[in-house]
Amino acid sequence: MRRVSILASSTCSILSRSLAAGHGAATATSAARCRLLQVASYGSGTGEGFSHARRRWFFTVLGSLTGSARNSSVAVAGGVLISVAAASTLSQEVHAKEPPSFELVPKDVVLYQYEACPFCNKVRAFLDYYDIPYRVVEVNPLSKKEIKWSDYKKVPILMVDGDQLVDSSAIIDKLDVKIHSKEGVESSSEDDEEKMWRQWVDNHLVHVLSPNIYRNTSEAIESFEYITSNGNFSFTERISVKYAGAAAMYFVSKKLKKKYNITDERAALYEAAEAWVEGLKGREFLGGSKPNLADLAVFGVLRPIRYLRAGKDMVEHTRIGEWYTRMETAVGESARIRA
Ligand SMILES: N[C@@H](CCC(=O)N[C@@H](CS)C(=O)NCC(=O)O)C(=O)O
Repeated sequence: MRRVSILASSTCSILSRSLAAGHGAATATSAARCRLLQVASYGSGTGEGFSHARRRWFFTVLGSLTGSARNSSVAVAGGVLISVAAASTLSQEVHAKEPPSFELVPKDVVLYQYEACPFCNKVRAFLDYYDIPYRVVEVNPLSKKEIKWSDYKKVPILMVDGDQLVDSSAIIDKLDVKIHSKEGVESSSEDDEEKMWRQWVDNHLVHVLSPNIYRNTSEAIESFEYITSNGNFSFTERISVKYAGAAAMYFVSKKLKKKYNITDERAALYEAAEAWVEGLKGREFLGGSKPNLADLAVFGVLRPIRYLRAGKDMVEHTRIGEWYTRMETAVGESARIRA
């Protein structure tokens, strides 16, 4: 199954008002109602298992211990013999992803998230690409009890070796510095183009998503199917939220269209996808032969919708599919640790 999720924070407040007007579950608090905006769809969740992430990490470390995995035909460690073929596959993965040095990788990473939140998905794309093992705490959007301890009331929140990081772009900036620099040395490698596209994701792309995934009743229900089956809801919440949320978001998406001057939501989505492809200027990735932070941001927010109706239409009607497939391959399997 493919996992899909979407949520625009601005949409949250509108949804709150909409539900307060009588569409929502009676017990939902205002903040909780924001969460109903989440939309996501799961795709095949294979490969997100603890064992796989750990195994890849082991291989990565092994590669660095043996100097260059690319040149190693055979490596032996801990009584494990790796064949020439396996080492070759491993070296490609390691070199394609440029994993950070082992000593720079945080040891204990916990993501407080909504599975369907695009900002959370941006952070996950970064962690997955760099093979940084992380645990997930799914926050209940109604009670938010899992983040009661924090003054920050949104997600994502990322705990990195005991430090709290908030705001998706700031989280990614800080992690990027941490895993690519020695202590105290700031990374200044981000160019204007990369910065511009990352801002485009936060200021434009995310706003196009909600009107598309809640475009009509069947798409709104499709989205809430995912949210309610994968989010952290109690049984009763699940029942009450599914159809109320879908109905509310259908109307909210119409308001969002107005707010962001969108007349045809699909056209806006296709236009955004084409703008991104144009921006690539024929390169494999915006980062050239490897994804940069803008590639990861675009991929992160699109991943939740890719296998919803809207995402399928987008791939069918624009040229973004090839880049998206390259990104799926480059990011690879999730580094998420499942208990
Ligand atoms: N600028 C923030 C936006 C985060 C955000 O708006 N998150 C939403 C979920 S997608 C949220 O937590 N809204 C408050 C709520 O659900 O109560 C970021 O990039 O992390």
